[in-house]
Amino acid sequence: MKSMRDFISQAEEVGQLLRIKSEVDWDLELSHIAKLNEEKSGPALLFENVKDYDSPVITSVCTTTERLSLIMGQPLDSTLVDLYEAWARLGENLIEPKWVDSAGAPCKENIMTGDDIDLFKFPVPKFYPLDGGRYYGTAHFIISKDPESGWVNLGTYRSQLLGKDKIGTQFIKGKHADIMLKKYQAMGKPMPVASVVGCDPLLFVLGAARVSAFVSEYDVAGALRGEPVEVVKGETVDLPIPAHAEIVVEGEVDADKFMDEGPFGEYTGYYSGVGTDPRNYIDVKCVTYRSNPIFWGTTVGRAVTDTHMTMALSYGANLWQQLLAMKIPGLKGVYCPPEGSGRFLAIISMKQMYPGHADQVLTAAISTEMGAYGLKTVIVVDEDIDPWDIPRVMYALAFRFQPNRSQVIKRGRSTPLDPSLPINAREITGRLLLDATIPYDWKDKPIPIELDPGMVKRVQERWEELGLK
Ligand SMILES: Cc1cc2nc3c(=O)[nH]c(=O)nc-3n(C[C@H](O)[C@H](O)[C@H](O)COP(=O)(O)O)c2cc1C
Ligand SMILES: [Mn+2]
Repeated sequence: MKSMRDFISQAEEVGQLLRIKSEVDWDLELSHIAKLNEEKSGPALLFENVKDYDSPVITSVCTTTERLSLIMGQPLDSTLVDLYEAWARLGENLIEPKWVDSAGAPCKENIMTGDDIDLFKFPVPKFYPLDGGRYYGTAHFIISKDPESGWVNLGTYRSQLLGKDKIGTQFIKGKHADIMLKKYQAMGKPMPVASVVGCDPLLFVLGAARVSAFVSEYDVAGALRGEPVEVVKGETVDLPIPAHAEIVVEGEVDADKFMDEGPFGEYTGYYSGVGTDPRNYIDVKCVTYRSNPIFWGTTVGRAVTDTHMTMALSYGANLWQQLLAMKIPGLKGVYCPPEGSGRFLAIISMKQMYPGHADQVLTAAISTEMGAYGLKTVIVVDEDIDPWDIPRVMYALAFRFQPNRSQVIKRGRSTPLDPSLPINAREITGRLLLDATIPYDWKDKPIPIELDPGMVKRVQERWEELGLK
């Protein structure tokens, strides 16, 4: 899978895509159809007739585990936990992108520069009534390069449509584009960037993934695909651009220039601030796009919809990868529920092998790079429970967890988006560690009730005779 068009044909083949031919308004209607469709785990939606526009919009690409499996090239009946395993296994062998010839690259089919640039030519949706405007960049990512090391970063940071050649940015402190922007600022230069909308969906999954600093998301995409991403040079920026991208916005961000941006309904189901804030923006110098470009958007807002599934995949996979790298014995699996956007909650299943083992795993989870930022509740269960099997996790919380013994509260770094904290005090969060295992060091463990195997066999043989189904 190299492009959004490849995804569309493969998704269509397996009945995971619906073309909507009736006219739909980009102003709230399109996003509301997508959101309600996603709440029912519906298909990916290709809106072919968007009011005022000739080109289509796609949404709901990442909403279900089946489609995430398709994107990762894994069996369609994989669970998220299976996808984490595959990610951890494949993700180690980084493959750098491959430069291909610009001439003939699909993303260069049309080029707008200077006064011709007009981002209103694309069917940019408005998502929610209280949003500050239309959001050009939701299922997009911004490419930037570290001026010191040359490390190329792909990061999904929302972009509001602020003018015909201006889109907003919001690089939260410490995010990779923020780190890079501060270096350009110190050099007295604007940061060259490119925003990509519509591409191999795996690239967007990685744009939204918390890949470690100094590692290029391009190389991880290559690792997961088992082949390099094909890239071309930008027209005005010295950055690698996916050759098969639908729409590429090239421009620069000046750390000392601001425009009013926001608010925007976040994946927490709430607005992150109270109104509009001054933020840096991309001053657009060039736009390249495929003919009949496919504009891609993702619905944020209340869980569980498209963004939450995207995050549950990459955040869970990274947590699993980082736990494995700690070489703790006995780890069986981790699950980061989409209900918590893959980042606020984690459940870990393990085989206890020594006293204190469960405590070790709990503190390890919040000490990983992934868990140290935002993860609030970690539950550890014994190996007989699959971490994704929420009814069984509830069972462990009911019958194995003991509040007098097995809970610890720690402190750590919060995300500014966590609505459980006051809007102006979101730097530090509590972290709750719940040990829902049977204590390893108990000599007298509770005796489980087993069925008699011989009797089970006999009863199964009589099942139909007894009139049971
Ligand atoms: C739809 C969507 C919108 C996002 N918007 C932002 C944003 O505006 N600012 C931000 O810092 N992170 C945002 N994120 C989270 C980042 O994509 C994520 O933290 C990622 O790790 C950033 O890339 P980096 O690790 O290379 O900095 C968003 C994620 C998604 C899925
Ligand atoms: Mn990064």
